[in-house]
Amino acid sequence: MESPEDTSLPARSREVARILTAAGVTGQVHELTDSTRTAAEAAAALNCDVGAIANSLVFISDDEPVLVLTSGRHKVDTAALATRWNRGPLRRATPEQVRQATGQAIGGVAPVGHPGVLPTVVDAALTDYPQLWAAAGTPRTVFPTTVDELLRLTGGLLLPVGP
Ligand code: 5CA
Repeated sequence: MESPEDTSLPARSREVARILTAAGVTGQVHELTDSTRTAAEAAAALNCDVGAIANSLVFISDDEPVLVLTSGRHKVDTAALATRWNRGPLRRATPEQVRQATGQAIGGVAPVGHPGVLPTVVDAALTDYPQLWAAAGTPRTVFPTTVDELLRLTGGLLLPVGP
């Protein structure tokens, strides 16, 4: 367990931990020795169902970055989601666009800790799992969370995103 002040955490994860604590989230940021860069790696490292990993995926839609917190068990059906969300087409962000929108690198993008507010959808499939894990700013840090917390932290909209 790490506390938000723990200087052993990478700076980007300390910022995420600070935001979580300020929002009253009790789950702590964990730094693992194994990579948690992908949902499969995170699920293996945490010994949990891959569906309980909440991937923070950045897309560009209507010329702005948006965030789709997606269960690791499936891909985003971008066409269906754009319609449901009442937005223009969703294109996957480039690594540079991800960095610019989040201040974080691919494989470590967290639901929070970004330089600006990103319009956000939370995958309804995540409601199948009482405990979720999300990245905390780097490819080795994660924190435990729930759908309700993710909705509250991001001001997001709960929608089906899968096929
Ligand atoms: N740390 C885990 C969750 S605990 C994580 O970040 N998973 S992830 O799925 O959100 O991060 C990997 C994702 O980064 C992939 O699903 C993919 O959507 C995205 N990604 C990987 N490579 C690229 C790339 N070259 N350009 C844009 N996105 C990419």
